[in-house]
Amino acid sequence: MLDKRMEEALNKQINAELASGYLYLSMATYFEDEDLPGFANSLRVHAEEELEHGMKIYDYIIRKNGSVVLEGFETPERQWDGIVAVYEAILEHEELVTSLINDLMDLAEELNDHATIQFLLWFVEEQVEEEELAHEDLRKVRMAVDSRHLLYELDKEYGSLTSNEE
Ligand code: OFO
Repeated sequence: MLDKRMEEALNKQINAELASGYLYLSMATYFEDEDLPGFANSLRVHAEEELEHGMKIYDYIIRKNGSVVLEGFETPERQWDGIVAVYEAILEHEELVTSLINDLMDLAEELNDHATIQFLLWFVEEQVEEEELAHEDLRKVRMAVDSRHLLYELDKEYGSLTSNEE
């Protein structure tokens, strides 16, 4: 049995995860226009992973006999001031998601909801990984942005990414 406050907060997190995916998909379309298909691929993969995160929470709510209630989300940004700006936005966004996961954990602790605390631990670790990757990508694009050769190599690297590598 899930406390109503916890159920509501988890539903909001489904929305936040799917909205993250929508934002990353929008970033993919930006890179399609910039003729960087590898970058677009890595953002598509990232968008798919956000859907998986949302579905993990969906499944957990159902297992706890709760109700999933989906919400809409805002139109994502479509233009950025260059490649570095996109990766700065990703890092900023992942830091925001980390704070949302921390808020969920605080609520689960306040409610003494041990099952949800256990469930959320996966997301705590995932956010460490997400921020680490975002830092690494930002470092790479900052180094590559002024060299067509390095940018080409990075686009090739990102073009070969598949799920679980991003
Ligand atoms: Fe779901 O980890 Fe990114 O946002």
